[in-house]
Amino acid sequence: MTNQSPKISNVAWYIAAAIIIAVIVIVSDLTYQYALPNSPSSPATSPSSSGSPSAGSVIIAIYAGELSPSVYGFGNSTNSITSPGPIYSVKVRTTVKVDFENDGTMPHNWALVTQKTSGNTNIAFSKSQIASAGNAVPVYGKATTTFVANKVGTYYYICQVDGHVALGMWGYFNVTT
Ligand SMILES: [Cu+2]
Repeated sequence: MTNQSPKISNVAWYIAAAIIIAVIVIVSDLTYQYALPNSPSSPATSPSSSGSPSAGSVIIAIYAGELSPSVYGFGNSTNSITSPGPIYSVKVRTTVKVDFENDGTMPHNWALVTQKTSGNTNIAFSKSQIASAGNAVPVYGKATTTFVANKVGTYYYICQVDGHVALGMWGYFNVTT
């Protein structure tokens, strides 16, 4: 009897320890999942979340340039230029200030338009345009505009210089409810 009871006690301790460890593992796993509900599936659709989803005002810094002789684009920084450019999204009635800089090797401009076609001049909102195809921003030039995104829709920002849309100088600009 005196020999048996410590053995039973040891077995009981092992079982108890195993149950405790299992509970800790399950609880910590659940805590991790609830603490990070979106972590396993959030692929970045945009290089940056420049556009705040709240009405009010936002400042967008956008850089134009060329990635190769046949690939041009826009970016949130001079080192993050992509073709097409990043996707922006703002809430309707947001006041948007665009600070544009041409870091390319040729003149470019910026215009928020309703169709993604070469040289399109259907400006989406009053003043949603910086320079123009015929009078574009020179190399290393900076320019700015401020407009109100006052209608919900899917728009495009483009460089209006002839042929530059086809080379990738465009991006989506969403105005949401
Ligand atoms: Cu251009």
